[in-house]
Amino acid sequence: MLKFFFNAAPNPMKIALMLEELGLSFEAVPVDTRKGEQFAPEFLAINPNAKVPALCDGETTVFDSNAILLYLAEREQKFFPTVAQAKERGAALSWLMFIASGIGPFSGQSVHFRHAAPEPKEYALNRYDFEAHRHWTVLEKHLAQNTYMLGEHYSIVDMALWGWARMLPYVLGTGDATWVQYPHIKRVLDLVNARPAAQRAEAFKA
Ligand SMILES: N[C@@H](CCC(=O)N[C@@H](CS)C(=O)NCC(=O)O)C(=O)O
Repeated sequence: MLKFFFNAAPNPMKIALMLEELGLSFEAVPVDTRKGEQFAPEFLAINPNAKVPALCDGETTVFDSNAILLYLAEREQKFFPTVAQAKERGAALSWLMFIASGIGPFSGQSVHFRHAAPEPKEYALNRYDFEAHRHWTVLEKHLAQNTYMLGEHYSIVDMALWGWARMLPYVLGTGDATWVQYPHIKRVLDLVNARPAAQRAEAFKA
């Protein structure tokens, strides 16, 4: 039985969506990061970086959300191009890592400096906001030309995007105007939200 360590934040939600898409049964283990449960020795043995999500699959443990998405996609042979599909796989790996290394960290720091950091924070907020917008604009331009991140095929790259896109008005502090600036992100968000698995993932979070 898979064990899924989670809270309700964007990175674990990507995995909740993937597990629902695959229809896999799993044991859900909530980790209350506000109480510091991520620093418990038992959890550090699973993820030495003390973050959720993490996944145990028998003897195998995987941490970092996009690594878990890829692990599950390869385990189930779904939602990701195969090694034989080299061109598609190259694009898929690039966008998956772009979301892991750019969208996630810059969006996360924007949230921190906008909503939590003490003053003075103007320089840091501007810096992370600028980079967050720059990364989201790269995706927006790509999605202006493509139905999904990998063209016509829904994949784990869209699931990785969905985790953060759901929160974009809050991340950027731009409210409803967010979707005027990022209409194609919104279009894909709506496409994913319409999937029963996304609705089950949101219900799971609740
Ligand atoms: N690169 C990691 C980041 C994970 C991460 O930042 N998780 C947050 C929730 S979205 C967390 O565990 N925060 C608790 C903490 O920082 O102590 C991933 O993609 O899984």
